[in-house]
Amino acid sequence: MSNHRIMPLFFSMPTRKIFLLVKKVLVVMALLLQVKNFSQVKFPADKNASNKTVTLYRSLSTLLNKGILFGHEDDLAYGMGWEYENGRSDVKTITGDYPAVYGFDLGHIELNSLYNLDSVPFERMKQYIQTIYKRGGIITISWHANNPFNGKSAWNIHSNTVSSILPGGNNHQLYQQWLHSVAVFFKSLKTASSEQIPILFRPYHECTGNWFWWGSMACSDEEFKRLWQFTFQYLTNEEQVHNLLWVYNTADFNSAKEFAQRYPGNEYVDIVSFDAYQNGPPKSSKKEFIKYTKEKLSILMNFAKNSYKIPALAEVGYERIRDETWWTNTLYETIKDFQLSYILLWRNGGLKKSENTPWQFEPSDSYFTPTNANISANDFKQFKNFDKIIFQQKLTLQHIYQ
Ligand code: BMA
Repeated sequence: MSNHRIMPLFFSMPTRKIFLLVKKVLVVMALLLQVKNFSQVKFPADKNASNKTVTLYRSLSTLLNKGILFGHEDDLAYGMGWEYENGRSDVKTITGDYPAVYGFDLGHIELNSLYNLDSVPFERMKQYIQTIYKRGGIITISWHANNPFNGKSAWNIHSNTVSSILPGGNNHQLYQQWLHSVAVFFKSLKTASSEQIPILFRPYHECTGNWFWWGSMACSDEEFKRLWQFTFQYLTNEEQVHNLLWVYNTADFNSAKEFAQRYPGNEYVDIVSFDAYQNGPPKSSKKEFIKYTKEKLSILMNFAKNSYKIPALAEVGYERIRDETWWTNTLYETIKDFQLSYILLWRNGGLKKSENTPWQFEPSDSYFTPTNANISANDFKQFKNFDKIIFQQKLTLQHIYQ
């Protein structure tokens, strides 16, 4: 149809019809825009992410409308007074169910060690990861890498470290070797049908804190961003690791600006998160923890919404849980109004060498989920039963990898 015929038709329309036509056009435009946002939300930062990884990413987005996943570090490997017992989990002992998210750490894989920094054999870790995948659970991995500048621990701070491993630095080649070891591990995580198992990778965590060699005391914001970008590019392009969703993670922050200070950019991140711990005597520290964590969660939610990322509380806890109703009155109270993907409690210290008799082991006194001896055990069961809280059984029903 030529313009000559449309224009007179348009002018001959009654105002109401014109209004409806304009409205229709606007609705279609809004829908198109939404589709654009939708596609931004639904595809991970790694443009060559494997099908299973994309599927997990989409499932995580959908799950935001269903509830908050509960996670625990090293849950299957050890707990209070035990280690490496098939099927055992401190979370399951108390609540009857496994967590939905399982954390592990790659620290010391860079040394080609057989065990991670907390003595978990990497071969066992692989088996746990396969078991978790089979039951429809989610795996997240952090990396307490040693300081590549001097071989000391992740907590050793040296202002030359990051610059020395970036391109052009003296330790750049060494860093590439380290990333190769990381890549070999990720690529070896296979399903029964030989597909790679998707992992939420949280390297260089708590990046606004001042205690790691990649932290605020040791390198500038720009150096940190370059470290992240290089790591992302090297693992995806050089090593062809395509089973990762990338988790940006800070420690404390006081403003949106501080949260974003070390953010490497939307093209390098899938999940945005921070860590928050309650410290101090139960009564006095409770109010503060709730108030400040809620404030930070609001900032996180805004950031996630504006950048189309998935928000999570990647570590949370109150060591030794010295409060009978911590789970329902503090933790749940803090998170319940936020559309968070997951929360993860840190490890239950397992066994440690006895101080007086170092050839014997005794239960560690550091733990973040209760045993029956802890005063919050009953409350933990209550917490598990909230509609909004998702442990393994509920998650399995969601078929997140299909
Ligand atoms: C820290 C502590 C350490 C541990 C490290 C890595 O928070 O629990 O004992 O080695 O995490 O898991």
